[in-house]
Amino acid sequence: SAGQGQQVGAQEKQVLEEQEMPLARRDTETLFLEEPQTGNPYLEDALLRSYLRTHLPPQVLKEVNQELERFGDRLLSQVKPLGWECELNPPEFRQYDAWGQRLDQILTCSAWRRIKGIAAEEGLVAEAYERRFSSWSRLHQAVKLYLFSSFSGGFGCPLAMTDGAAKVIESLGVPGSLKSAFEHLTTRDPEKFWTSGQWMTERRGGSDVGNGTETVASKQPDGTYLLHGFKWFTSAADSDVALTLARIADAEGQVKEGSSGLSLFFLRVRDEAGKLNNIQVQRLKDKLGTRQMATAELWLCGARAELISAEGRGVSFISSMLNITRIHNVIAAVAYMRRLISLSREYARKRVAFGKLLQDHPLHMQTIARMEVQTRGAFLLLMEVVQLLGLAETNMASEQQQLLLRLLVPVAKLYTGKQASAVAVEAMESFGGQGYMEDTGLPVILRDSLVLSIWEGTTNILSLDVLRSLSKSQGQVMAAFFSTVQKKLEGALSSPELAAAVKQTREAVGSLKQFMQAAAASGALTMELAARDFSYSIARIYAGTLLLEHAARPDASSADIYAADRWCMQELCPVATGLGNSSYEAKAVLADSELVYEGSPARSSRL
Ligand code: UCC
Repeated sequence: SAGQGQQVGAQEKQVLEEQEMPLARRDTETLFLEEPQTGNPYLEDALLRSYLRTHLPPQVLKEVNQELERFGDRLLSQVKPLGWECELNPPEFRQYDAWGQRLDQILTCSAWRRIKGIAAEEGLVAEAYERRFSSWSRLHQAVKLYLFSSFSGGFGCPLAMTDGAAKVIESLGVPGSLKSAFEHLTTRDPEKFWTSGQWMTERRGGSDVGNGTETVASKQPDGTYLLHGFKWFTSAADSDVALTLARIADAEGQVKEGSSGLSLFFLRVRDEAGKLNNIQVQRLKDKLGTRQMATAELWLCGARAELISAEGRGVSFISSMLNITRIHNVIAAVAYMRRLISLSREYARKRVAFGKLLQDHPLHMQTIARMEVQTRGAFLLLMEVVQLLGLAETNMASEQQQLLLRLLVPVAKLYTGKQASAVAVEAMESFGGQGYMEDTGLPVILRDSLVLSIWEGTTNILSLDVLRSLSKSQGQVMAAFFSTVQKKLEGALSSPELAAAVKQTREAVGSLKQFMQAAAASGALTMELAARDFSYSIARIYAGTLLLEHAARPDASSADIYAADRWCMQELCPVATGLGNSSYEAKAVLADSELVYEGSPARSSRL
C-alpha cells in the first residue's frame, strides 16, 4: 500500500543517512585546509639575509643580525595578533556626547595603542636619527620597518609621517621651538612617543597641492599663526602633531595663490589636557582598505600653529617629508609582496590538488616564481634607496649619489606601488577560493596594498616628479644613473651565467639613451606622454642591474642568478617601444581622447 511504501521509503532514507552521514563527514574532514604558518620573517628571508651579509660591515652585521632575529620572533608572537585585532576593531568616531556636547573623539583600539608603544620601543623611527651605525642606520631602520609593515595593522602609515616630520625638523637644524617635538618623535620611550600627521590634501585635490590648498594662516601678535581651512584626507588622524600647508594672509587679509603662496606649519593636535587645538573632526573616511587606521576630514577653526618654512616655500620644505613617506611606501609595497609570497609558498607545501601538492605542479611554481622575481627586484631597489639616503644623511654621499637618490625615490615609489597590487592579486589567486575569504586575512593585504599606488603621489604624479628631477638637475640625474648602471654591469661581466642578462640590460640602456636623444629633439609633450614608460624603464633597468650585481657575488646562490636572468628577460625599456610605435606624438593625444570618449556625450563638445 501507499502507507507501507512510505514507511519503507522512510526506513531506507534513515538507513542511507546512517550510512552516508559518517561517509559525508569523513569526506568533509579531509577537505579541511591547514592554515599556512610562516616562521620568523627575518630567518625565512633568504635575499634579505644575503643582502645584509654582503653589504654590512662585520660588526654592524653581528649586532643587526641578532636584533633582527629577536625582532622577527616578536613580530610573530606580539605584533601579528595585535595587527589582526586592529583590523577587527577599526577606529570609531564619537562626535557628540549624550547631552549634545561636541566631543570629536577618535577612538582607537587598545591593540593600535600597544603597537604604537612597540614601535617606540623598537626605535622604528628613532633608529634613523640616533645613527648608532652611521650611514647604515637608515638601512637598518628600513629593514625593521620592512619586517614590521605587513604585520602591523596599518601602523606603518603614522610611522611614515612621523619619520617625515622628524626629517623636516632635523633639516631645519632642530630649532629651539621644535626641540621637544623632535625628541618626542624620535624617542624610544612609549610613554613619550608622538606620531605626526601630514595634512596636505584639501577638497580641491590631493595632487595639485599648489592650486588646491585653501587653508589660510593669520599671524598673531605672539608670532604664532591661526589656521582656518578644511583638510579633506588626514591619515592617522589620532596623531599628536602635524605638518600642514597654508597661505599666509597679509594685513588686508589677501593671500597669494599658487604654489609659491604656500608655507609650511607645525601644530600640536591637542593640548596637554587632550583638548583639540581648535580643530573639529567632520567625519572618518570610509576607505576600501587601511581600515585599521583613522583617516578624517578636519576643520581647522583657528588652530594655533608655528611657521617652520620660509614664507612661500612650503612645497619645497615639505618635499623632504614626502620623500621619506614615499620611501616608506616602497617599504610597505615590498613587505606586502614578501608576506604574500611567504604565505603562498607555505600553502603550496600543504595543499593537494589533482593528486599532488601544489608545489609539485610546475605551472603553479612558475607563477609564484614570477612573483618572487618581481619582489626581489623591488627589494633591491628599496635597499639601494635607503643605502643612498643613509649616505646622504651622514654627509657621505657623493654628488652623483645624491642625484641618484633624487631620481630613484619617485621611480621606486611608482614602480613598487604597481608591483604590489599586481603581486597581491596574483598571490590571492594562488590560494584559489580561499584567497577570496575575508577571514584568511588575504583580502586585507590586497586592499591595503591597493592604496600604495595612490597616496603619496599617484603613478602619473610621480612620473612627472621624475621629469622634475631631470629638469631641475639639467639632466644630471640621468648622467648619474647611466654611469652607476654601467659600473655595476661591468662588475657583473665576470659571471658567464649572467652574460645574456647583462647583454639584454646593456641593450636596454642603449635604447634608453636613444630615446632621450630623440626626446630632446622633440617638444615637451613627448616627455610628458612618455613620463610613465620612461620611469618604468629606469626602474626595470636599475632593478635588473641590482639583481645582476647581487647575482655576480662569489657566494651567489643559483636562485640569485636565475632571478637576475628572469628579470632581465622582460621588456626592460618600454619607452623605446612606445617611441617606436608613435605613442608620444601629438596625434596620439587626439587619438587617445577619441578612443576614450567614443560613444560618450562629451565627445561632440570636445572635438
Ligand atoms: O598625506 C597623505 C597621506 C599620508 C599617508 C602616509 C603614508 C605613507 C606610506 C606608508 C606606508 C604604510 S597623501 C598626500 C600626499 N600628497 C602628495 O604626495 C602630493 C602629490 N603632488 C605632488 O607631489 C606634486 O608634484 C607637488 C605638490 C609637489 C607639485 O607642487 P608644485 O608646487 O606645483 O611643484 P613645483 O613648483 O615643481 O615644486 C615646488 C618646489 C620646487 O623647489 P624650488 O622652488 O626650489 O625650485 C621643487 O623642486 O618643490 C620642489 N619639489 C621637490 N623637491 C617638488 N617635489 C619635490 C621632490 N619630490 N623632491 C624634492
